[in-house]
Amino acid sequence: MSEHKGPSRRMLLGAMAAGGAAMTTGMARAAGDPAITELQPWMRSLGDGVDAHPYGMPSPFEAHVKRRNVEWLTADPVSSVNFTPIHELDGIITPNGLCFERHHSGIARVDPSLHRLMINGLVDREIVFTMDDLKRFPRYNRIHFLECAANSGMEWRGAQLNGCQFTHGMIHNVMYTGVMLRDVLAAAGVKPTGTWLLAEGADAAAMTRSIPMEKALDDCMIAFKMNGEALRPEQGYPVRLVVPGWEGNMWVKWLRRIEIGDQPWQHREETSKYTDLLPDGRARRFTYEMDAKSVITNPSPQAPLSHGKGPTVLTGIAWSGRGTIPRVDVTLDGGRNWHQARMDGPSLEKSMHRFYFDFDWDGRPLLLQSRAHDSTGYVQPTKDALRAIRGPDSIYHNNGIQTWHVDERGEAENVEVG
Ligand SMILES: Nc1nc2c(c(=O)[nH]1)N[C@H]1C(S)=C(S)[C@@H](COP(=O)(O)O)O[C@H]1N2
Ligand SMILES: [Mo]
Repeated sequence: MSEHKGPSRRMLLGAMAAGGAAMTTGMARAAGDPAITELQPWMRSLGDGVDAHPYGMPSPFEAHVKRRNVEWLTADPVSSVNFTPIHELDGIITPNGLCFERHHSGIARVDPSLHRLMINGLVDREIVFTMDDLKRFPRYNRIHFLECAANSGMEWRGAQLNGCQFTHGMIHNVMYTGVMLRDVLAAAGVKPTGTWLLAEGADAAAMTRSIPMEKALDDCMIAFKMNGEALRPEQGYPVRLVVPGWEGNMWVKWLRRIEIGDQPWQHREETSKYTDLLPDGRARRFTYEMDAKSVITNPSPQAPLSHGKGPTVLTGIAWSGRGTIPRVDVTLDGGRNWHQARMDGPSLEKSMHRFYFDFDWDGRPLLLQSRAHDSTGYVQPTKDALRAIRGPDSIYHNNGIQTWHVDERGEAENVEVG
């Protein structure tokens, strides 16, 4: 192999001289690197042919990039949740196989040819649609985040889980293809007294949630595709409700029935669950909209800074159930100095946004936080500010500012600053 060494090395040194100062460290390390000078196994033989994987899978080297659960959190995997590995992703789209799952009675295995959607209640005509019928309404494409109201719920009383996958991973952001709920409702003809909807799922839980009519007529969708392909069984195949900006529980999967009524149904998921118990014994209810929130995904406990001091890319995600995120601030010192992050990628209503902060790390410990501003002017609060209003007993709707402590080695840890 030695005959390869000379030329490769000369080429690299030439490139180094031409390159900017910022890249000097990387180029110097490359000189004499056997990864360049030695012929690697994948160059010595032919690779798999085109049909080796009729449905493509990620590289085996990415096997660690997966949904994970927290076993002690729930008693049984059929009524449980796992988490999106947001520290391994970039941009704004969550790949289908990595979207977190939340099921109350496991994943319904629905045969689309036997699936029906019924519209009943206060309508002129009760109608039952097949999947083929639904696909004859005008079709739309929208990118929206879905956040479970319990996302960050385990952090209410203090820093607990070491990784943004677990503290913030009950979120995904997907492009949905489907039909507008208002078009489907118009086919049934909603009576003037019809002011509420009950959406019901075809899983064993028959998940049900009440939804106000204004929201249904505004931007709700009945979706059958995610990121261009059929919904995954985990996400409600063959059809789910999309309720942009509102808490994930309302996005009924395996949607089988929509009843029109004149008041909310007061079902379990809007009374005993998905409500916030306040210190005075009252509960916040029907808290549908997800408040603006952000988190730094890199560096974070599962994604330490492994490269030492020098040029560093800090990145994270931000979202709001009320609009877009025009601005995110980042602090490296626990809130003493704030810097405006660089937003990059599409800025869409009720969708995830990507931010970056490119800085020169001096190798000293960092206290990282991000703070989202949404298009209504709302600013993401501190966790202490939230606790002052809601008390210590809440679970849901924790959109407080997250802090990561990064030590001299680049290891990150979930902490809170007082
Ligand atoms: N039919 C049905 N729909 C459901 C649920 C369910 O258990 N059954 N879980 C809800 C909850 S609590 C959330 S957070 C979202 C999760 O959606 P995902 O599994 O696509 O992440 O689905 C909602 N829709
Ligand atoms: Mo949820």
